[in-house]
Amino acid sequence: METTRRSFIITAGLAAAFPGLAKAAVQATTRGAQESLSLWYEQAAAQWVEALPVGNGRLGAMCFGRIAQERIQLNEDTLFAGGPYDPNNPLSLAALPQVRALIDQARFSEAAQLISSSMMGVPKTQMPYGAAGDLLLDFHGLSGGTAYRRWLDLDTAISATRFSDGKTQYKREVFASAADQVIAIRLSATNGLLNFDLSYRHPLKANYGVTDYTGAKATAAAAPMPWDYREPLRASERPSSLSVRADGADALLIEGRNIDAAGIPAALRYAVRVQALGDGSITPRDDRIEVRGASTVTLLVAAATSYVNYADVSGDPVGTVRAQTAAAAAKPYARLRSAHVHAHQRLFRRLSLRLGSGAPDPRPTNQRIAVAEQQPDAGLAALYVQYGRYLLLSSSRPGSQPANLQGLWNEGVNPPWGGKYTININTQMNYWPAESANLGECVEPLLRMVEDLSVTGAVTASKSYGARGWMAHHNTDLWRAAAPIDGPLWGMWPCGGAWLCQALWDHYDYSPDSAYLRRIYPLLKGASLFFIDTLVEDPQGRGWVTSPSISPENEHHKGVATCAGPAMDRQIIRDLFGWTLKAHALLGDSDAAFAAELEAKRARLPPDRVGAQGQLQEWLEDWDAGAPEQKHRHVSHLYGVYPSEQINVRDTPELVAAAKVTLNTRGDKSTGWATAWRLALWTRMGEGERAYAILQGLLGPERTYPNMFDAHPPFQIDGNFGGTAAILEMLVQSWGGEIRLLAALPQAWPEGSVRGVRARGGVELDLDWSQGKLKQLLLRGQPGQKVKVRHGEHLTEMTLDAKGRARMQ
Ligand code: FUC
Repeated sequence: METTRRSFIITAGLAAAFPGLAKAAVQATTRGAQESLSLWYEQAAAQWVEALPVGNGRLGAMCFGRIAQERIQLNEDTLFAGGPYDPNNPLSLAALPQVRALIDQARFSEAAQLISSSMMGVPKTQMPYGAAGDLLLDFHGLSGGTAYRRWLDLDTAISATRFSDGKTQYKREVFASAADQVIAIRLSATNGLLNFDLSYRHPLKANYGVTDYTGAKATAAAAPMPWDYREPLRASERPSSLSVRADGADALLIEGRNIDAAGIPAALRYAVRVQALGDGSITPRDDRIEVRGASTVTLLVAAATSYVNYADVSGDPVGTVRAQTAAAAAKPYARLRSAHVHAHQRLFRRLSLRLGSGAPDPRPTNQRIAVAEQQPDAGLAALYVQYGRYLLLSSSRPGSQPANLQGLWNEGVNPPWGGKYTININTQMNYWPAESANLGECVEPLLRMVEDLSVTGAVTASKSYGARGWMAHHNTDLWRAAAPIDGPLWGMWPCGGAWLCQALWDHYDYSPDSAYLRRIYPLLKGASLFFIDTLVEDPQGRGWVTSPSISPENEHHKGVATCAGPAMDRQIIRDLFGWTLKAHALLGDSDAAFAAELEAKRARLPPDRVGAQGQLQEWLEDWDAGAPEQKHRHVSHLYGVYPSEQINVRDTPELVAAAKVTLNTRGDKSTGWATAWRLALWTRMGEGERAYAILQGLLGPERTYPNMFDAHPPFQIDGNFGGTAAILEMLVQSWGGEIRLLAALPQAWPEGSVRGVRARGGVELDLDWSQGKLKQLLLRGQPGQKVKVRHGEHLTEMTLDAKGRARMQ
């Protein structure tokens, strides 16, 4: 660990508040938290969801570890379909008053029809994410091997494969360097030589026949996967726009175009350059590189597109990939590797976690996942957290695009739901662990996306609503489209942008910094202005409501979701106005009229309601019991419980009771992300055993693929991130001005420790527990800072010393 453990003081009164602590405070800090930090396997990946991901935020690869034909599947995070476009429907503004009037008259189906004909974006879908193709390495004379193993070491962010053919030992390692902006592939042979051809394969359409994306019944194991390639792949199939040729004495240059979609023309060019270095002979021949008689070869892979920003596609991908590979080729492999490891560990090593004994598990990762639902495996839960952190670091780094529905990793040009940004839960969930898991930097790409949306979404606000400020509906893409898509049941929801602001606010709240606050304030203010202008009076006098809206994707009557003022909207807007008011005060904004209006509107947002079944009402009307999908995956109205804190066990116990009624009706099993949300909700409400039962379902083979990617199914990365945040939340919670320790610790984890988890107010914690009881706590923060800590019934205020530390034992 790079973190030096510092000295600390004992805060008066704590020993009394936490009986038993002092006795148990042994050498836990020096022993440190341990976990096994590798995913490992005894066979090559037979399908994409067995391959191992590497990524530097922008550039990604899936490593298959195939013996005779290695497959490295590439992604570049701006390689989306289409080009800059304006999706705003010119009929929208004129239709708005009539839509609202129909909703006021409870003529919801007619309102939905009018939305469908006049308000949806043009086109009605957004641009899908793509893939940058495969590197295929065909090895001569290799067909099988012994002593096979492949792994992904989360601590170094290197994926590796080793095997022997009886005489020669082969090793390959792959990493995506944030420091040098290339993927490096190192191949070596001991007691023998490498002979292979390297070629490039264009991504084919991945249409995997999974039609019921939302069905909770389909299992990860059962879903048909036509990406299940066991045969050698042919590099010959390629579109006419693709060129693959030698580029200099030792490199291959691939140039291609993105695809068009839904009538939006393809506007991006992309390039991939592979430079081969090593001993033996390296000869580019037409569309391949031949490597003969080498003992060590390094392949440096760069990829780029002509994307500059959502409105500018004038970049020079060929120039970029030439410069990046040339710069990397000038450095010895050992330096590339150490720069990569350093850039990764600087962030990754900030948090460590041990659940249970921390002893390494002798089974390969896929075997542990296969039985995780039946057999307790505390180490697997800890690995899931570190894998979630690894995935966030690998798919969302300063300068990259935000993590999309698949993070960064995608096989074909037709991913599920377009592999874009669904912002009615999925993108938000991707960032749930960012702050607590000590990876606040990973939010930067999301901040820049919101900055873009504050421009494109201002056009949508003004053209479609006649409103100031900015907004986004339930999806966006590389081009920052903000109009509603898909249909009224999915798209006609005005709070996507407002909810994204939560990640921006949380970043401030976890790491207070006034320069950062000044940067996000215009975004908060703009998001708030949109609602100031568009909230309407509920005709029954219940207050200010959104109209038209939906409670995301849930029908209140058969076939119709259109409504006014669903609970989630009221909760999100209450938070948004609250963050904006806090920022307004902290920054001393002189616009007093704006703050007064926010206060007034916030006070008249209808409060949460408890319905006839004792449930938390999803809508303003008590429709819940009659809604067609009682087990719906979305639990939008529980936003107030988690990720918000409006509904909580301390201040609103009656609403918590109602939330539990709702969750019991919805059931514990759902899609990957929806399972992770249920886990986070029970955790936040302090129900550790229930949370643990749900977690076992999440870790098992129905919701976790062999490579530990989350299964919606199919693969969607949000469950990995939601699960990561929820597991940490079982140990440390930060809400309501307090830090709660072990608030949902299950009996299955009597021992453990965590180092480097973060809490609101810029506090960092180390924590040890044993026999289910807190043993030791260390806090780091600002000198003199006061921190309220709750453990069980005890609430204590700790004051950090002159070095900004405090200890409890
Ligand atoms: C929302 C969810 C689906 C899926 C999609 C990407 O529409 O309802 O389950 O996760 O986003």
